[in-house]
Amino acid sequence: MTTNKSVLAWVKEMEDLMNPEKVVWIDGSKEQIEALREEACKIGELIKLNQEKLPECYLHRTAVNDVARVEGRTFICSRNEEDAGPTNNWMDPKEAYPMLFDIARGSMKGKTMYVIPYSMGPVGSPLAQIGYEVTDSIYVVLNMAIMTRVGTKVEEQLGDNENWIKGLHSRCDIDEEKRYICHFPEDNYIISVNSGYGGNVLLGKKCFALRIASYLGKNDEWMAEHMLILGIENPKGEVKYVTAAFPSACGKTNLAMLIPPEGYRKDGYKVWTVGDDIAWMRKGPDGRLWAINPENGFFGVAPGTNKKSNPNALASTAQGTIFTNVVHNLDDNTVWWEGLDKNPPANALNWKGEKWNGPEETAKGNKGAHPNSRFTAPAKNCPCISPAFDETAGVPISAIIFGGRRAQTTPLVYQSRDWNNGVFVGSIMASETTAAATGAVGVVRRDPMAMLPFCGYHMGDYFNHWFEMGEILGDKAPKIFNVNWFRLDDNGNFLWPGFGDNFRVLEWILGRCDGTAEANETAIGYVPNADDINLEGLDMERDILESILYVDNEKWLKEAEVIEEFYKKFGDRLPEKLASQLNALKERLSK
Ligand code: GTP
Ligand code: SPV
Ligand code: MN
Repeated sequence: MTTNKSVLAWVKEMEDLMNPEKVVWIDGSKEQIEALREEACKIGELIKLNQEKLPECYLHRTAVNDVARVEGRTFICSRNEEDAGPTNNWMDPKEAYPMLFDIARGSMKGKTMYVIPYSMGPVGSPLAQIGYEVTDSIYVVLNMAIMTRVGTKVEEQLGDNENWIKGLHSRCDIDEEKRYICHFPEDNYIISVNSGYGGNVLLGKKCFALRIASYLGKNDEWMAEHMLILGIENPKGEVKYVTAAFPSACGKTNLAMLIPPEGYRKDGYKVWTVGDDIAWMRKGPDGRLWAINPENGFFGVAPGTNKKSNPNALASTAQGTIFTNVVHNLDDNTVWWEGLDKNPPANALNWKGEKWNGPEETAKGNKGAHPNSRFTAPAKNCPCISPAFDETAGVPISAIIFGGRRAQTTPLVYQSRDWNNGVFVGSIMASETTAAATGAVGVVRRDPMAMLPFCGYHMGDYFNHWFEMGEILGDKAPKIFNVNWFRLDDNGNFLWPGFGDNFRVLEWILGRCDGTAEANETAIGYVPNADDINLEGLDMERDILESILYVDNEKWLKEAEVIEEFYKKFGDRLPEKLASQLNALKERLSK
């Protein structure tokens, strides 16, 4: 346990507020984790799975009303309303603190309060940050122990420093009406009540590593982004790193763990995973942009993950993994989800814990796993985890890729004209919504830089910060691209094979970075000609590729109108540079 006075004082405050029966400090030792797993099984929070097939793996079910992030109940509590901006819910801290403390008051009576010291980023990295989360949930403790670096080594690193992030989590009654996920960026404080679902309660993840960290980064010349980080090794053994921002459930984990097509593998190409969800980036001593993954595990979408689509993700879940809201196969005490294989178990329980006969229910169209069911897997399990994963300096970034789910309009890939145009490209991102957040699925919404639900301050200022970073990085700035793996034909089928074949697009992107790949200049940016994408070994007709590379100026003019409408939201905090980028685009489109 620490002797840090600021930590001890706050933990005492939390104890006095929530009145737990006892307080347990997490030291991160194997013994403590094992004891907590046993305790969680005893009280029914976890189910121990078949330890021969899935060693150290467990199953958890959340309450049925608590299965995804709740954006409508997520607040940025800055002192001035204006600083939260038009895309965030805002609450006055003067009202929020007392209200939240009232909800939390006495909520841990008869329970244990766990105190988790954790580091986002490799312990001791100049890009890392430390937080404390108090929680009444063993599930949260065990997930945090996978997703972040926890325990004594973190406390030693912090020492007497007062610079750390406070996180209060209490499940209270899992009451939807009193569920709040509140962020106080000016106070380094996060409060989450009445939820037990990952994205709402693993406070190191979206709450700290994106909402609070984006605010810290704005004030200190760094960036916290909703981005995967991957390394691409060529046959000469040289590795180049890229980051990619896609909205929730739009393919970050899949791209981060991609396996190149056979021909490339034979030639000696490899992909290395550094991160699958969040990147923290800062200018390095060499002037380039360097990135770390602040996380230590993967909180991945289970449905659709299988031996073919993402063998590396599947392998990551083979040990020490917590599965949430998937199917429980009672025959061999393992787990199943839609898209794992074609054999749903007959003797099973669905994600709600109800009797579920897989073949019969599947025939009726009844799913067994929740569409946002997840696995929490240690990063070190991943067969392609990057040797640079624990590197305190991070990795240098050559390209930044934006992308989303767009059935139409947006081509497979294009390159922005320069950094500022790239910021524009990120700002106009849009995507069809998914099950990762509560609400309607499949509706196109604007999601700039995939940060709409995660930016901890005014998004107009956030765009400005991107422009500032461009000035700081100058000609060493990464090149910026946009991709869309999700174009559909008239029958709703994907036109691009995606997954491993996305490597073909990555190859073009890296080719553009080192000046070896050709492109065609269009109104929206540089687009490859069909010949510039290698289709070898792929059964794809050239005219289909041409159709998803085609830039339809008519459609884009309509898109520009929607963007103009969207931009109005930001009022006079919309950077002038974005308004002029939009005008320049419209001019190019009308030519
Ligand atoms: P979060 O963890 O919510 O941030 O999600 P994510 O961005 O990591 O998404 P993930 O990789 O888990 O993919 C989500 C869904 O997109 C899965 O159902 C995948 O099968 C699907 N998907 C991923 N990549 C591709 C692709 O290249 N093409 C197609 N058609 N689908 C894809
Ligand atoms: C996302 O929704 O972008 C996720 C899952 O990565 S959650 O942790 O719930 O935010
Ligand atoms: Mn995510």
